[in-house]
Amino acid sequence: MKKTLILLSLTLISWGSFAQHEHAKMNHTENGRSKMQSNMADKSAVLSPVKVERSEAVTVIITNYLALKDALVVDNSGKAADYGKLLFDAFKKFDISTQSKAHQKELTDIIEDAGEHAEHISKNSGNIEHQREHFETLSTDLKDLIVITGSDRNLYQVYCPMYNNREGAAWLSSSEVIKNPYLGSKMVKCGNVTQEITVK
Ligand SMILES: [Cu+2]
Repeated sequence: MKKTLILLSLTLISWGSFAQHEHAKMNHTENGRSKMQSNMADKSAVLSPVKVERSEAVTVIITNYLALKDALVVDNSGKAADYGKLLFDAFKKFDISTQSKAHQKELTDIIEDAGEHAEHISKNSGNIEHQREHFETLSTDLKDLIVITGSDRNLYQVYCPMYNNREGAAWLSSSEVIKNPYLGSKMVKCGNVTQEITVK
């Protein structure tokens, strides 16, 4: 019993400092849900393909995410903000009640977090580095979302080992051709496909 308590408090202490660190880094995003998930895995590992259901439920979300990604690739902060707004609206309109009951709680969390990131991107025209910080967690959210809801198209998860002082970051693309949204024109070809997401 005592041992359990000590372990528990140790866990709480490390959780606390971790959360604080994340908060400092993201500056003004309280919900670090996906950030923590992505930090636990080896982000550079090549994963076996994942098959998802065919679904139109997230078509508008995926379309605007990809347009946002393309704006970041060409270092266009203003366009990224515009698509961030459209994406924010798409998350708000997403009807969770059409999804299976078992997933609704998790979907609510993902949508809420992703919506915040999209909103920050929409409000930070002119600050592309800050938009890119939010885009990283947004990308993790979108992948988590698609694995549950399904997708209307095949996607690739691409990983850039250079971004953020070699912390690395992933994004989703509809093509295997590497166009890096984190480094933009500085190093547009940096990255490799780490997972294929294929529609059944
Ligand atoms: Cu922000």
